[in-house]
Amino acid sequence: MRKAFALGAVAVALVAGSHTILAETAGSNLPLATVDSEPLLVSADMRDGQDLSGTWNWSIDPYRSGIAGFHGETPDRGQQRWLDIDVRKTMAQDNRIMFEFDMAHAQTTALPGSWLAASPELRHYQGLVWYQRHFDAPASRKGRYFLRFGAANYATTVYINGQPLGRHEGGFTPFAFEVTKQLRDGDNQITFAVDSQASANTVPPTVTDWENYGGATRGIRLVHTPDTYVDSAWVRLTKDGKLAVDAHLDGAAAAGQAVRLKVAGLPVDLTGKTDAHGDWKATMAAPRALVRWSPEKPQLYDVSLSAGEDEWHDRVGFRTIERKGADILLNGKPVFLRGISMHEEEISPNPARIITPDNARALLGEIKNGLHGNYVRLSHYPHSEVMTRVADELGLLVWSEVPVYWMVAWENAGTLASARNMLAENILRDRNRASVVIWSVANETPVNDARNAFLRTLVGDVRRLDPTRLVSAALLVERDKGAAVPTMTMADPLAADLDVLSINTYNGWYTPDRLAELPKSVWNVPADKPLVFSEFGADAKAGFHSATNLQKFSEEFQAEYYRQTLAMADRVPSLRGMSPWILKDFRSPRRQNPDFQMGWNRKGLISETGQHKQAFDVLAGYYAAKAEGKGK
Ligand code: GCB
Repeated sequence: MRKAFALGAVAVALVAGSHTILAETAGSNLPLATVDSEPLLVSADMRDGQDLSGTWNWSIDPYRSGIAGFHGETPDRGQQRWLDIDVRKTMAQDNRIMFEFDMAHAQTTALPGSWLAASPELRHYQGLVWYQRHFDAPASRKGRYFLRFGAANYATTVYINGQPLGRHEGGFTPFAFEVTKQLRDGDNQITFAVDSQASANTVPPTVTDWENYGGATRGIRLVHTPDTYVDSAWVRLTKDGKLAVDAHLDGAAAAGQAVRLKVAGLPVDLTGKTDAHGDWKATMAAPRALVRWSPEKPQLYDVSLSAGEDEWHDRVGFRTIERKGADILLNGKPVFLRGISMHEEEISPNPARIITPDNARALLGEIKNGLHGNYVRLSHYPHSEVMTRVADELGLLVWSEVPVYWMVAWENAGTLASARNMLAENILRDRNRASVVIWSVANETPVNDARNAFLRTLVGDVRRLDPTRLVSAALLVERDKGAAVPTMTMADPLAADLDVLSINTYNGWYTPDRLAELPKSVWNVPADKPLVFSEFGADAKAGFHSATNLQKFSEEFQAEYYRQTLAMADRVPSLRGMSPWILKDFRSPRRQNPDFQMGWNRKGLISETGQHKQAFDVLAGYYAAKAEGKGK
C-alpha cells in the first residue's frame, strides 16, 4: 500500500534492525508492521467495529518457547500457543500427541490493562505473555475488517485462526492488521504474544523512571470499512486562515475517486477527486463563522469526508499555533502554558494503565479545574488516544512525546528506525487533535554527535509529517560549579533545531541548594526562543508533615520548593510556560525509600489515590493569578 508520507527508509531499517534484536520477540521473523506497511485507520475510534475488550485467556512464557525452540529453531507443535485446535480433545484422541499449553483453559483476565495488576504473581513480571480469545465474526460480512490494537507494550506478535498476521514494536502507538480474508463464519480465534522486556536497543531502553506496564494496555477492536476507505485524513486550519484537508484512500477504487469534505454547522462543502495514488489535498478560505478552538472555548466540529461508499468522521477543533521570537502564539495571541506533566496512569492504589474516558477526565479535570491549567505534558511517550480526545474536549494544550529517554542506542540503525516509526505513528494518529501543539522528540539526552544526528532525524520527520506544530525536546543544561548562585547554561547544539526550548530542573531537590537561594538562579538560554520548564519537582508523601524543619518528603518542603521555584521562574524573561513534575504520584521501581516511596515516585501534587498535597494549592494559586493576568 502506498502512503503519501512514506517513510520507506523506516521499514528497511526496522527489518534490518530486527536482526540486531530490539525486542526479544524480534526473532519471530514475521513481517513487521510500520507506518509504511500497516493500515493507519486514522480516527479508527470513530469507525464501526466490534470491541474485543473483555475476557481473554492468558499464559506466561518466560523462556519464549512459543517464539523459538531452545536451539533457536521454530518452536515445535507442542509449544505453538496460536494453534487453532482443541488441546484436550486432541490429546485424548491420540496418545502420541502432547501440548505444553492450552490457551482455551488458561486463566482469564480483562483487557485492556497491563498484566502487572491482573494477578499478584505478575506484579513484577517482565517478559512474554500470550493472550487468546474467541469471538463471532459479524454475520453477512462485506467490505474490509482490521484487527486494531490501541497499543501493546512492547513487542507484539498476532495470529488469527492459527495463522500469523505480523508483529509490531513500540509500546505506545496503534497498529492494525487486515483480516478480511482470514475471518471465517461463526467462531474466530485471536492469539497474540506481547513481550514487555526492554533491551539496550529498544525505545525506551531498560532504565527509566516509570513502571514498565507490559501487555495490551489499550483497546483491541475489529474495525470495519468499505472495500475502499479513507485510511488517513488530516483536516486543519492553516496559519494563513485556510481550511486544509489531506486524505489518502486505500482500496481498488482509491484512484480518481470523488471526495467531499463537510463540517457540520459551517458552510463547508469541499469537493474534489483523488489522484492516481488515492491522495487528495485541498484548501478553502475558512468560513467567517468558524469559532477557533482554545482552552477557554474548546469548540469542536463534526467533520465528515465521504469517498465512494466510505464516510470518514472525526471531531476536530480549528486553531493555529506559531512561534514568534520568544512568544508562543495560539490563534495569533501570546499564550503562557500553565501546565503540569503526567504519566499514563489512572488514579488508583493499584494502577494498570487503563485509560477510560472517565479515568482521563479525572486526571485532566484536576489540571483544568483544580490547577486552573491550560496545558499538559503527556510524558514520556504517546498517551492513549482517549487522553488526547479528552484534552480536545476539556480544552488543554498538549505536549506529546516519544520515549527517546536518557540513554538510547544512538548508533543503532534499528533503534533509530523504531523511534522514527513510533514518532510517525503518534503524529499520524493525532494530527487532527487541536489540543496537541508541541511534538517532543526526546527527554534529557546527553549531547554527543551520534545523539545529535539521531534527534535531528526525528526533528526532520516531524517537520515533514506535520509542519504546523512546534517541535521541542527536554534538554540538559550545564551548571557552573564555581558560581556563587545557581548558574545554568544551555549549551546543547540541538537548541538551534527546536521551536521551543525546554529544561528540566531539580535544583533544591537533587542538589544541596537552599530553597531560599533558588530565585537568584541564573539561566543562560537563547533569548530569541520561548523557554518552558518542562519539569521541576520534589517528592512529598501525602500526609507526612514537617512544618518546622521542612524535611525532604514532607508536604511543607514540597510546597516551599514550589513557592521558591515559581519565584525563580518569574525572573526568566523568555519563559513561556511550565509543566512541573508531576500531577500524580506514579509507580517507579527505582524509588524504594521504605518510609516514603516503596516503589512510587512521590513528586505528585496528588497522591496515587487522588489526595491533594499542599503544593497543589500553591501551583493552583499561581496559575489562577496568571490566568487573570496578574502574574508575570
Ligand atoms: C527527570 C525525568 C523524569 C523523572 C524525574 C524525577 O528529570 O525526566 O522522568 O521521573 O526527573 O523524578 O527524578
